[in-house]
Amino acid sequence: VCAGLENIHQLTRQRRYELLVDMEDFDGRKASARYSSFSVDGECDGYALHVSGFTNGSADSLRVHNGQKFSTFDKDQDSYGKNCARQFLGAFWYNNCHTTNPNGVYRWGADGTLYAVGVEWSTWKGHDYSLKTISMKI
Ligand SMILES: [Ca+2]
Repeated sequence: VCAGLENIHQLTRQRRYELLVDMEDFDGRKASARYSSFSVDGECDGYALHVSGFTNGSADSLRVHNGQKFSTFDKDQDSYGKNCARQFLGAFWYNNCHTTNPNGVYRWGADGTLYAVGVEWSTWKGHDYSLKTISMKI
């Protein structure tokens, strides 16, 4: 039932959305990334992410997450042998595991105590810098 309804949902989903990611570090610097196409599959497909058409901004940290299902600490749908959500203390469309971790630990800027657990956009600030803000708007 779920798969059938989901197929109908996908067939009837006509509208295209853009995605804009805005972020800021603790020195007041801002960065952004824009994608011309963004969609998320339904529950039966693990809420898989489809993001493409990176056009400008602070390097593409979502590329490796494209096509991945959404993983949480209690539902491992990533491409890693262990659970990325448990390893990196977040919830996201993890691959093996991430180049951005928006739901990670808010740890106030540069901090390498635990690898890559912060709120990160690695193509801008690396894996040991936790951003002040990050938002994803469609
Ligand atoms: Ca896994």
